[in-house]
Amino acid sequence: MGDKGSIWLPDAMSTFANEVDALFWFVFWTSTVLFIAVVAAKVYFMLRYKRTDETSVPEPVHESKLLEAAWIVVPTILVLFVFIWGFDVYLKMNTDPTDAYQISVMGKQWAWEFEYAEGVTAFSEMYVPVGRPVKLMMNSQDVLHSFFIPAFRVKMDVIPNRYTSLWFEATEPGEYQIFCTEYCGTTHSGMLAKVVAVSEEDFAAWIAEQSQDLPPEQLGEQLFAQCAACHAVDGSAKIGPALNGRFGTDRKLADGSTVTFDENYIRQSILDPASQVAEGYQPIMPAGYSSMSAKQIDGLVAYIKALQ
Ligand code: HEC
Ligand SMILES: [Cu+2]
Repeated sequence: MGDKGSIWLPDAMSTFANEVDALFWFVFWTSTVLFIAVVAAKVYFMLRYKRTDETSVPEPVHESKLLEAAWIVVPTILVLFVFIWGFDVYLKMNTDPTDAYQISVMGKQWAWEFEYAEGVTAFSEMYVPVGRPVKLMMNSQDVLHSFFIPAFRVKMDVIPNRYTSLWFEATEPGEYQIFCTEYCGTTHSGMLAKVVAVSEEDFAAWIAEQSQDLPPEQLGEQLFAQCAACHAVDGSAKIGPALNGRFGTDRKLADGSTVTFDENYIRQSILDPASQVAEGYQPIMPAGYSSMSAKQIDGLVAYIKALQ
């Protein structure tokens, strides 16, 4: 029941994680006690009232008003108790503090994108300040996803064409796993990211560092986190071809023609993937990257070009 992880539950690292756990344990233990009591009574009655003689007829049973009242009143109180307790925790989790720091989250096949008010965009790592409420405004670019941080006990569906939100306050610095927890296609299980909870000062420093203009190759490397579910950079084919060691080589296309894997091919592949489909692959690269800025495309081209 402590705030450290156990075989049952992961570490409890947000302000309301312990309340969620307390409610969970209460329901768990009352259910366990009731289950044992019911089974024990059943076994006892089976043995106690076992028919021993073929001709015996049981005595007629007379109701006990007190017993009946008890099994109506006690469970009702128990259930209402759990309801009121649960509703209280639910309200807390669903009423975001007005001073919460807001981060926009975009779910896409198969990556999480985090956008900060300061104009910073991040993939695969979501930096948050410890001890300050953080609100996530979430949206999906394609299909249904669900955003889950077990250590914070928060989970919310992420839906196209509509915002959903959740909030939390991290209690201690650390790295906590983010999962997509709604099946969203082939690489659903690879749709991972980390929460990196840091002190206010470290958070401000991180924002400042990210806001600086990165050299193109570094910017490209950062952006590439959203491509990594489909493209390896170690030569192995995933959903899409590996992108390392390709620059300057010939690329056979599905329509039988051959093009050179150069800057323009990379650019075209990102902006309009269906226009030139690599041989042996399905044309399933998302079209959504056409909204990338010229600078971002430059960065990705520089990064892919440099991949050995
Ligand atoms: C959902 C999976 C998926 C994601 C995400 C994805 N791609 Fe692709 N990509 C593919 C597939 C499949 C192909 C091969 C078919 C085609 O050419 O359209 C491909 C082809 C390419 C090619 C041509 C490669 C070659 O060998 O001909 C490039 C370059 C490329 N993608 C870059 C990117 C970049 C950069 C991103 C991230 C901004 C990205 N892709 C995100 C699936 C994906
Ligand atoms: Cu998903």
